[in-house]
Amino acid sequence: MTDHDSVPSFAVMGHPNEGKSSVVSTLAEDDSVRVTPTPGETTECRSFPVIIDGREIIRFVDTPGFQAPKKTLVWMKSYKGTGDQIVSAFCEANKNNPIFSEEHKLFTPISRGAGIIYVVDCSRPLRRNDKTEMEIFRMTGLPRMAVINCKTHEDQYLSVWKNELLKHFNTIRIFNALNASYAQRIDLLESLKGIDPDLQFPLESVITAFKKDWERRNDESAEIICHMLCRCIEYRVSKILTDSSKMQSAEKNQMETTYKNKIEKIEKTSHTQIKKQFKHNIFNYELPPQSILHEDLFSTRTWQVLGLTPGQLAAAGAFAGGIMGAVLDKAAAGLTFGLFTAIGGAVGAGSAFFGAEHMAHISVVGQKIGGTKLTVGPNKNIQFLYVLLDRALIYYSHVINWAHGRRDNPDNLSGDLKHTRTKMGFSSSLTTSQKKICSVFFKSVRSKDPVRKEKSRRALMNIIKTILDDISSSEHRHI
Ligand SMILES: Nc1nc2c(ncn2[C@@H]2O[C@H](COP(=O)(O)OP(=O)(O)OP(=O)(O)O)[C@@H](O)[C@H]2O)c(=O)[nH]1
Ligand SMILES: [Mg+2]
Repeated sequence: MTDHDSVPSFAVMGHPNEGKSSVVSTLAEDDSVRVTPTPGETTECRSFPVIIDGREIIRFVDTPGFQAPKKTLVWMKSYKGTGDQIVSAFCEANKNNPIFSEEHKLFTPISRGAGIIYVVDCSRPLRRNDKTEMEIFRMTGLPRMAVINCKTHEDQYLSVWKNELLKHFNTIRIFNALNASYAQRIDLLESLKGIDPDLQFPLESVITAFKKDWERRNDESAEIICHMLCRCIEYRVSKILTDSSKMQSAEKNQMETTYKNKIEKIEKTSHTQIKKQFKHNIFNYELPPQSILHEDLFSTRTWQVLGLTPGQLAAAGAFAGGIMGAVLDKAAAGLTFGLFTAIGGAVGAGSAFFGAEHMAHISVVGQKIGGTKLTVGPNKNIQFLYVLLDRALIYYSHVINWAHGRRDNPDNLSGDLKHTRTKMGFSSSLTTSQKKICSVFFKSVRSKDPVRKEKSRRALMNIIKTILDDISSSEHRHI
């Protein structure tokens, strides 16, 4: 059903505290909707439009819960006018009636043409008031769908609820406002088409717009991830040592810390940009308590669980050319023993710091007048690419599955990661040709040839995009 201005509109209605506002928040991807444990939180109807490309394509109206359902039903049963006018007649007759102040508000959107989404928590017993509310909806004769939003895993009441709902609604969907994925939201829209033939066409366009917008977000996210990878792989930090023999360990540590902080900052920025793509603006997105992303990027644990296995790395030729170690530039030849030791120390510290992966590339790139230039990075271990990629993909998978109606931490969706040594990221499932593209990208990022660089970047982008599309359409929640 469409409102006066042809934008499909749905009023989300029901008993107080059943999760109506949470459903609106998730469907409209709007975390500004007020959701609280206090019954009667929503006191006014409020429209939440979904805007794509600057155009409102659908709107969901949050409504207060019923306050006087029994009396409303009595009024409706005594109504003598034409059936299809019953809601407008109720609104007209009761606009100043304090008994029906809430009902007047919540009927107003449907009197203007909005379809009905009736939200019920079927994890609790069915009560007489629920039957009354359902009867009211049946009497409106308006297009309606019941949405079962179970607050707990209790399912002993479900069949009783379903039997009752089926008497009053022709479409019933299970939709959890706190866990619904993108695919489930699209499914819900698909089934809304069934509640009114007039909705078929407009909702078809809404679904197409949703899918196109999601594709755009995935394209954008692939760009963000690729850009982050390029910056991290290229990054190096240099320092001129005026008197190399006196290089203090504090200075060495500081260079490593600078390197590490910068990489972490680049990564964090990219995650924030991904989060924005998916309209998480107000609440700080919380990772599931056992996510591997709680581990530091450079922790041993991260490197154990993410990236490729040693076998896969060897097969991908990652060890060729001794790139796993710290490499002293040729310019280091002739350095004093003192500096050499200092570099050795820095490399040692780097090894521990990088989870014993020996991935820091520390080089002396020249002895300038008045000092020697010591450089940390760029990281030449390809595992760095895979670990960063895995972390970005895992982050993406959490963000897209973080329903906007959720106000707390997600459930523990993963198993116990403490002891696993198995690779659990996405990269360990890449095909041989995809890994080859990653290798080419890894080498080309630092290449001076912009054409080669861009070509390999595009190829990697396509891989990332394919993975993002797969994650979007899968129900699987990642670590
Ligand atoms: N565990 C769980 N809690 C839920 C679910 N849906 C909503 N809640 C919680 O239930 C409480 C009420 O949710 P709201 O969305 O505000 O409910 P409402 O129907 O809009 O409530 P009123 O506006 O007061 O009528 C909030 O604390 C929600 O976080 C659910 O599926 N599972
Ligand atoms: Mg509410």
